[in-house]
Amino acid sequence: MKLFVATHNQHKIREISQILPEFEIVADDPEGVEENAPDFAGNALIKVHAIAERHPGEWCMADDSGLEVKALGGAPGVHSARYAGEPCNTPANNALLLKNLEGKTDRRARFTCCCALVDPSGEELVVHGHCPGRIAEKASGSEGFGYDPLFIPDGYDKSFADLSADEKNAISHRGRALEKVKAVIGDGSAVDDNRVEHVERVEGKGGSRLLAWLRLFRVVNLPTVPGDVFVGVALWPCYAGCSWSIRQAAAAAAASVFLYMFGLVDNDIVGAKGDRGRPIPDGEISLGAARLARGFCLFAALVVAALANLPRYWWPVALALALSIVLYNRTKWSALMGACRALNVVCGVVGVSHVYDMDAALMAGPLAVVSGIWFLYITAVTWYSSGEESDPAKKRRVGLLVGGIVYLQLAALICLTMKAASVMPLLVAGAVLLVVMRLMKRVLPRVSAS
Ligand code: ITT
Repeated sequence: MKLFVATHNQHKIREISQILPEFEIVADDPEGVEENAPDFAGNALIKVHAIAERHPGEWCMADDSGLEVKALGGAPGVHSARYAGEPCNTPANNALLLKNLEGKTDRRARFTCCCALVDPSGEELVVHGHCPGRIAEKASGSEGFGYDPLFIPDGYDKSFADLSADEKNAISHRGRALEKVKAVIGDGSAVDDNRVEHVERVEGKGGSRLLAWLRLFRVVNLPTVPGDVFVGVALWPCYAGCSWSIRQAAAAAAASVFLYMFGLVDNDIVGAKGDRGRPIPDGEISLGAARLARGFCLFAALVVAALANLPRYWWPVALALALSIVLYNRTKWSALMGACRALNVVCGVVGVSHVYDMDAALMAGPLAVVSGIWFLYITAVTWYSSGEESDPAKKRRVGLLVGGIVYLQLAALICLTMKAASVMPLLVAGAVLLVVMRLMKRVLPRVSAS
């Protein structure tokens, strides 16, 4: 299928052809157009409309891209091509950039690529891709073009110009934007609402910094965590005949939520180089800020546990949970994810244990059954979810199965309430969390993720 691209830049054409091999890329120079919009999207739209008139009924695209340097207030930005003046002169641009950064310790920067599309019916759509990194002290490498020799992407110690074309395209702003373009164009028919909605979700359109943090913490999924802990807490009245402590239960649940948040941020830090459509690789949240947030979440879990004076049994279980989280993020072994959720239940049991002077023998049987079910269910769902990213139907099914953990929690709490009426408040709390989760899914669809 043909894709007409409005550019005179042969480097862009080469990269676009490498990233979208399934399309026949046809360059069309939008000669003479004035790129005078204040942002990338505006300029990309100017360029694409300049050629769309020449190709009615076809897909047309323009890429407007550039480098934004934090210490220079976002410059060169939309003026990247002609930073050192007309006409475009790459060595002069790079020299000026290094000169303007002389003596500056903050060298953070990001590349942005904005692709504007016009579909066969004339509808327009804009998508973005970002690549965060920093500006080197001196140029290095001979691949790529433009500012590539000066730009070191996050997670690397080499410049874009030191990377092979495949390595650059896998993480670059252009690679990320064109991934979305691929999703929009789909089978080549005119843009339909489903595809646009999918891309806008990935894009986080209208997204703010707050939305980026909500996406990082996958807030829609957070209410599923306390339910695990409540099930563990509920085992005490049922099998040891004791009442339970609201304060201890709430503290154990809060500590588990913070550990879960620690794991989510750690997961995105580990995947910072590759995971498309996530706040860190998309440059919405810096690696430094994410590392700080990860440390804060771990610290918060420990502080909550210490303030609530959680029993000594809680600490080794929490340590095992943190280790399972860290190992899962690095190995992606499904069984480790199963272990994390099962350990949450154990956190509930041990979190209230000192109130009753924990009787391990009494609790061993029921705890083994419940945590065993948790382990098997989550391990199976995690194993099944592999490859969901490229299969929207599977992603939906996995989303339902992950949501199913809340129904598992409610079912367990209902059974336990039938055995000991004092568990009722935990059942109510679980039901409230289910409602909260449903509401958040509706109100914040863009931050949900399985
Ligand atoms: P067209 O407008 O004809 O597409 P252009 O080169 O003028 O070509 P832009 O207006 O989008 O394109 O300016 C992009 C500039 O940003 C480009 O000239 C480079 O200096 C820089 N740039 C963009 N993407 C880059 C990349 O992947 N590597 C290095 N520099 C890049």
